[in-house]
Amino acid sequence: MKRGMVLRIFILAAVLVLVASVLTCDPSKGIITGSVYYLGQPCGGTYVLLLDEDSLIFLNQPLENGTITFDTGGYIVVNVKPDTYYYVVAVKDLNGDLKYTPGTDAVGYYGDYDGLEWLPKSVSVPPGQTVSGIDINELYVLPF
Ligand SMILES: [Ca+2]
Repeated sequence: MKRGMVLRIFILAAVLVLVASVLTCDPSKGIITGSVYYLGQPCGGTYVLLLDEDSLIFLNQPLENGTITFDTGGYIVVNVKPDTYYYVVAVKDLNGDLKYTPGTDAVGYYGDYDGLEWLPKSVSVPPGQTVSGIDINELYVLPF
């Protein structure tokens, strides 16, 4: 076998190991799943973000790191840091700028309904576990 061929095989093997390590989920991390609804319908193409428990979404918050819902409205967030409390927020980026735009984009939190609105409720995942049913039942266009 020629030396160049051995080198190419070695590089290919190294690339495959690198790709496999990137694609493998950390087993100590958690998973959050649920669905997003808007005006009573499953809402695909919506960004789902995990926010630290002490913060809500803010003006121009970047959305590109969010998980995007499927056409069914379902979502799966993988590699969630375990035993950490998050608010789960969904944003329908209606002006397509990849940022939260108050007054334009529709936004909603996973939470409890108090009879008027959905109040954010934090979620945490035990190590290596999946928490499902974290549905966001309505989105609103808020002025702030
Ligand atoms: Ca936007």
